Amino acid sequence: MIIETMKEKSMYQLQVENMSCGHCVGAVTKAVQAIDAAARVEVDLATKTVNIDSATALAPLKSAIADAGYPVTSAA
Ligand SMILES: [Cu+2]
Repeated sequence: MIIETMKEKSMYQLQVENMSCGHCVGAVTKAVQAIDAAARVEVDLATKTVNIDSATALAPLKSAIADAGYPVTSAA
C-alpha cells in the first residue's frame, strides 16, 4: 500500500454565497486546491453547495474560499 492512500479523507459540505458562473466554480476550486492539490471539489451553483473531498482540516479550506471572495455560510 502506498503511504498517500492511507491518509484519511473527509467529505465536507459547504454552503457558499456569491457563486454564479463557471468562473466562480473555477475560483472556488482553485482556492481549495491551493490548500490541498489533491482535493476533489464539486460545486452545485443551483444549491450554492460545495462538496469537498480532502485530507485537510475544514477550517483552512473555509478560510481559503472566503478569502477568494465567497462567504461560507455553513459547513459540515
Ligand atoms: Cu462567476
